Amino acid sequence: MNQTAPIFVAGHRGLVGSAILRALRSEGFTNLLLRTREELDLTSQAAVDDFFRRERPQYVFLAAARVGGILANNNYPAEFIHDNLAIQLNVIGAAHRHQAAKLLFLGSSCIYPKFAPQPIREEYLLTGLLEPTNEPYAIAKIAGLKTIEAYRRQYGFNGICLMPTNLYGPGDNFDLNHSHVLPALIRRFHEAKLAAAPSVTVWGTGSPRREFLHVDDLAAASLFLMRNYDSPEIVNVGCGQDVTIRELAGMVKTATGYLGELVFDSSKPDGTPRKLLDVSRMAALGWSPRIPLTEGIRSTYEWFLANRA
Ligand code: GFB
Repeated sequence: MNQTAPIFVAGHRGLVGSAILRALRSEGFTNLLLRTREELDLTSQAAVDDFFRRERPQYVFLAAARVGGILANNNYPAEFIHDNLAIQLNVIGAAHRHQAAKLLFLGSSCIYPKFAPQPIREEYLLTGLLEPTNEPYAIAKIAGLKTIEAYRRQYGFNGICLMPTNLYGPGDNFDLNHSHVLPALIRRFHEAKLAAAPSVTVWGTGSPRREFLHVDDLAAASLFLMRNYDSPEIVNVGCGQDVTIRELAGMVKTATGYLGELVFDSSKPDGTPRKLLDVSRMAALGWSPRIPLTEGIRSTYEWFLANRA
């Protein structure tokens, strides 16, 4: 990637897009094409096509998506499938029509079967049933991978696909109901500390295992693949280690300095029992993450205190 090449970061105000933008800026890329949702509706094919015709981005980071935690996925299945399909089709189609040199698509670890063997290798895709709480989102993301695969096969389109594990970090959504577990727990423990509440409620049984990657590591992986990878195979990006939700809650409790008890609400869904990615393909390419989970939780809590608390 040339430092002055026009680069479109779709979704640059989201958790992932804003991290990719920080990484690009810190590495001296100067020609960054950015549009807010108000300026460019990515679910509108005409608007997206018009944008690509005028701006001719050479590199595209497709980090725009409708995302949310287990409850948001469960409550808004129509928006999760519709908006993600629309965004993907519009951006991938326009990138092809207007001859972008390369596009990086962000998938998700929930594309893999609910009961996939662990750790999950890339080739387990489409070998079993999906986790029902996020099936519409996962189907949309699988359609995205397959759209890129089809454009590559038919037109030689250079699209690459990265499957991130559960992400967290600065700029996350800290909504108590619709966010992912890590930001929700940061906020809940913080507010419980301020209120000197005797206990904090954690959804589910606490036994599901999840792998967490700091979004700045994901951004570094995205730039690494944009520079060094041109193959059709999807690539998992994670840290290769997971924790139970109970262990995670303990870590957030320590980071926030909360002193009360944990209570588990098993009326809330657990979701998939485990989704630990096999990251050997990425390791063989020469990339590994840098930010340990304890350090990442600490710095994300600091960001929360400075920006959202
Ligand atoms: O992060 P999360 O919503 O997403 O939930 P998934 C992870 C686990 O944390 C589940 C538990 O077992 C939740 O029950 N949990 C405990 C909580 N307390 C909380 C809380 O306060 N908020 C939330 N949200 N969870 C998502 C998918 O699955 O993962 C998306 O729905 C996406 O499609 C994303 O793929 C990465 O890991 O279960």
